[in-house]
Amino acid sequence: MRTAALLTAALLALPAAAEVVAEADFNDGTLGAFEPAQYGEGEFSVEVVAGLGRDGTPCVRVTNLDPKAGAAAKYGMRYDAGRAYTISFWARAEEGTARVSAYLDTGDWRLNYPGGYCAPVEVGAEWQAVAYTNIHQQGRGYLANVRNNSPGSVLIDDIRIVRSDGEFAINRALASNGGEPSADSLYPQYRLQALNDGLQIHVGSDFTRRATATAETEEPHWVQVAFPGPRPISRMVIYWAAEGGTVYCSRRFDVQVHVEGRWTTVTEVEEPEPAPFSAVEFDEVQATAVRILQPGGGGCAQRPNLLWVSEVEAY
Ligand SMILES: [Ca+2]
Ligand SMILES: [Ca+2]
Repeated sequence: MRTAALLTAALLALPAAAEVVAEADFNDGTLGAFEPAQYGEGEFSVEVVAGLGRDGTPCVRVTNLDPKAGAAAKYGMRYDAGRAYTISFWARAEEGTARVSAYLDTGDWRLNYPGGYCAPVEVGAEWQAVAYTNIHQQGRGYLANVRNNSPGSVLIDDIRIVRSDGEFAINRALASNGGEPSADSLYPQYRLQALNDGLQIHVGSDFTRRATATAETEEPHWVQVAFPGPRPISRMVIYWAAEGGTVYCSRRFDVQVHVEGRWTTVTEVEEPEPAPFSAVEFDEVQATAVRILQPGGGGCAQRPNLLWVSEVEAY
């Protein structure tokens, strides 16, 4: 069976039976339901600016005048316990590159976003879509924000906070849920732990913690995560390694599930353009493990003999 991978844009689309909690395009020249906030210390500014947004519309400029400031566009909200949320927005740096992230002030981050915030994403001069999915909480919550994690200014446009109608999905591959990572081989210094530590991109730490890489050789390569027992799986998200704004997305790979003692390929994926992550959906199976199998030379254009993955999620 061959199915197309869902790219970033597909995940940004509003899922069925979901409710938009808040959205802002800033086109009326105001912050709308959002307000300025900062989560560090020192001077900052959050202001709507004309003409610099998407399609020449207004957008919001989030500036850390003091490098220790953590300026943000904040939205006051109440959560429905157990629901999954998505925060998406577009961002670009005004100079060089910048790091942006979203944050939900939640009571429990055990499953997907340890540390209380979504891992920052690096953006450059071009508008880039950023989406954090399956954010959830199990307690009280007071606010959500989109913040600038770097010195200087970032432009933000088209923020959207969406609540799904269903329960949050459990990432069965996550180490804290019992996932055991393995691979056919390891590139020197890389570690398996990065495969399922819950961090899609780990800005600021050393490269061996940001992703797992296999040996750079011509034969097929694979990475896999085994579960403590059979788990219902119907969706996987593979986050690719990224360095300095370049995404190292494999061009060809198979998604496999281990069911009743044997491996089955549920989908063969081709990614014609590098994507920050690849998401695939398939009929639910009771799997004891999932695997990404890359045929010989199927890696990214720059390193075709390497399989280089930042995180594997299985739902
Ligand atoms: Ca706008
Ligand atoms: Ca990781």
